[in-house]
Amino acid sequence: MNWLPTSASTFAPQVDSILFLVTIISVVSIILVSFMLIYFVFKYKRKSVNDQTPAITHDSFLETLWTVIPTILCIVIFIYGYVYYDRYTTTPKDAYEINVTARRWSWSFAYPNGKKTFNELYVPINKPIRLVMQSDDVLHSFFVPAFRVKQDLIGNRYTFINFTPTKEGVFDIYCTEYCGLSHSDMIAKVHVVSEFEYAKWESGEEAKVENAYADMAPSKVGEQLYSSKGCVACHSIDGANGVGPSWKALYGKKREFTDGSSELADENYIKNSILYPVKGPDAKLVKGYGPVMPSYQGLLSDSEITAIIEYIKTIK
Ligand code: HEC
Ligand SMILES: [Cu+2]
Repeated sequence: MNWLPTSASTFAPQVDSILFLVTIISVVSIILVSFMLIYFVFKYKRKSVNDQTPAITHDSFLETLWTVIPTILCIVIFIYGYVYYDRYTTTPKDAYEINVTARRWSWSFAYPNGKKTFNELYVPINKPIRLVMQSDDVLHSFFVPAFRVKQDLIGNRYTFINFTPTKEGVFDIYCTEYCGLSHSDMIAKVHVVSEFEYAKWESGEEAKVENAYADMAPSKVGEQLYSSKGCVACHSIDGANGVGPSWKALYGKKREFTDGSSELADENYIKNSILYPVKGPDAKLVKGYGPVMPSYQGLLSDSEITAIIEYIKTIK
């Protein structure tokens, strides 16, 4: 039986072993204490009104025992924890650095060669990775259960995570700091791939990803991007108002802006809304909404934007 998530980094077995140790100590202690408690209740039950409690002041042997054993256990746990924490917070040599930016309610990743991804982190297997993380707005927390790593992201300050993935596959990334309305949509994936595949991906020949879409209708691709790129956090497709306007029947509709002007929602309008969501006091904001939509410049390719537009057209 598997009690814990997949173990996919060098830390995972270490964290699991100390968790196991602490669990065993706790379980043994609770059984011991509970058993003694029940046993003594019966053994020392007052049997007649004349029974007198013996005036025992202390027992040096017992007292030493129950002081020394727990102290040793605590020291062992501390040393284990300290050694692992030290490894966890030490920057590995030749670490591959990836910049992580969290914002309500998505993750973006920037790689050393200028590549950027959105809600999808790509890392090579068996290579020390260092994430340099920051938040654009409120507190977030980066958590990959399979790697057993978690760290808060804080505005105006960098925080870090180091890990070495040991298993190929796709694992979940969660935000574990409540960060507002769509916090629960702030999920992403980390793809651990072989060094060869990584080099291919890095050099832009990510044939796999593009091919997955090769014989899919653009509107279907758009539908997938709607959730994988995090639009779902702010835009509904059923007409419900969220942080952003619903996409229901958006295409061809007259949009009214806070500055009193208006525009027809055609292909160009939608593309511009995705690439240049305007900010500032004189911004052309859709009436009733705030300037919170992040720009997807560099994060969505032209063909992806086209796919999203095609998808929006299908939401009647
Ligand atoms: C953090 C919330 C948020 C996320 C995430 C977000 N948007 Fe938006 N979006 C908004 C808000 C708020 C508006 C309305 C204000 C404005 O005009 O910028 C908006 C407006 C739009 C519009 C114009 C809609 C209209 O009714 O006129 C389009 C198109 C759009 N977003 C597309 C996208 C796409 C595509 C994604 C995902 C790749 C996305 N948005 C992700 C908040 C968000
Ligand atoms: Cu968050």
